[in-house]
Amino acid sequence: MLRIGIICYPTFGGSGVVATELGIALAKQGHLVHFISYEQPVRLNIFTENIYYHEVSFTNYPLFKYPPYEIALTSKIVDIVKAHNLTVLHVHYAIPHAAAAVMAKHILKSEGIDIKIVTTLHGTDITLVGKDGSYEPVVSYSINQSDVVTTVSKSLKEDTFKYFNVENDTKVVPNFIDFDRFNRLPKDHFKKAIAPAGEKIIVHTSNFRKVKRVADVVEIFSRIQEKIPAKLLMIGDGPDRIKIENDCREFDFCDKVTFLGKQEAIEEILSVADLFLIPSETESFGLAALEAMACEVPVISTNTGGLPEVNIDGLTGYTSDVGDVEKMAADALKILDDDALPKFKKQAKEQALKFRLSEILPQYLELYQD
Ligand code: GMT
Repeated sequence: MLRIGIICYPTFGGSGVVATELGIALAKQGHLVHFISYEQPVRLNIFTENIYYHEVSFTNYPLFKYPPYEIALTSKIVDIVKAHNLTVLHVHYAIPHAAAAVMAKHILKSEGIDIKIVTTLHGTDITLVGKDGSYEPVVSYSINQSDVVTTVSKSLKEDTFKYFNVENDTKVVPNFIDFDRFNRLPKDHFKKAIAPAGEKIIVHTSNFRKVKRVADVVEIFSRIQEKIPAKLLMIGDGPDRIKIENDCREFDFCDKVTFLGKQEAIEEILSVADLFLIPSETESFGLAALEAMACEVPVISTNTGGLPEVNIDGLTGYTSDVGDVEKMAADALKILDDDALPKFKKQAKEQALKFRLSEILPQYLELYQD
């Protein structure tokens, strides 16, 4: 039995989702899992034996323009490791979690306690934010001081070596999907409510950040709906949502687009979908695409980062250069053709099965045991 600490973001973002699903799976196997975060992780919405949640809290002081979260997190890690005799910390997203874990490791070592750190890099902690000069030295140090480093795709491993002076070995452990949850569910009544005339249902989910290129989603949909009856469901929220939503109101197809905001039961919405759009600028893996594929939804994506490792061009959907909305729309129409769609749906599910939890969990367990 492991006694493991999981440090992650609590949000809908992929790194927090992966960390939470992993912790739940470990707890179901009888391992003791202690989550440490600033809020209860969103997917930790079930009561499961062997799971504990510790909130990082800190005292503010007028002198602090920036509350010292990393120090509070480090202190919480030290406290929880000692109180619960943890032996491994699994840190998701380098900034600031890996740095805090490394500092905690040094403090604990000075007290004769040896704790091992597994750091999983998720993407923007390397490709967008981490390589920025304001963070790079600390990210490099934290990577090199971790006992094990994993990346969620081959592409992210290459990026990590490209942007950082990595001295230790880095293993690729892809993200996974829990088929107990992500499966195409019988939701015909829901489908009829959204698309009463049998329109094709197209879905996008994201945190509506610049990197997601949400405007391209609308551009692609605009071209699709000119050719076939279709509806677009936009799920999630973030900085670009208000502008995109306002822009949509000006278009003559505005009644075909619905913004649903943040949704928990994403598998229910994906169960009525015919196509998933993810035209991101960069994406280290694209967990949202994998969730769609598990629900038998083919994918139109860009060909950047780890996306081609998940969405296989011509098989589970199509991949295109960033910004090539013409090709993405043309490919979408190929998929949505009634003769082609069943084949794409089947192939999407088959590909998703390669990432099932039972395939990936043993890879993490082996790292922890080592
Ligand atoms: O996409 C984001 O901005 C959120 C970010 C996160 O921290 O959750 O996502 C990253 O990690 C996910 C889980 O490993 C990956 O599926 C996403 O591709 C990755 N996002 C980017 O690389 C932009």
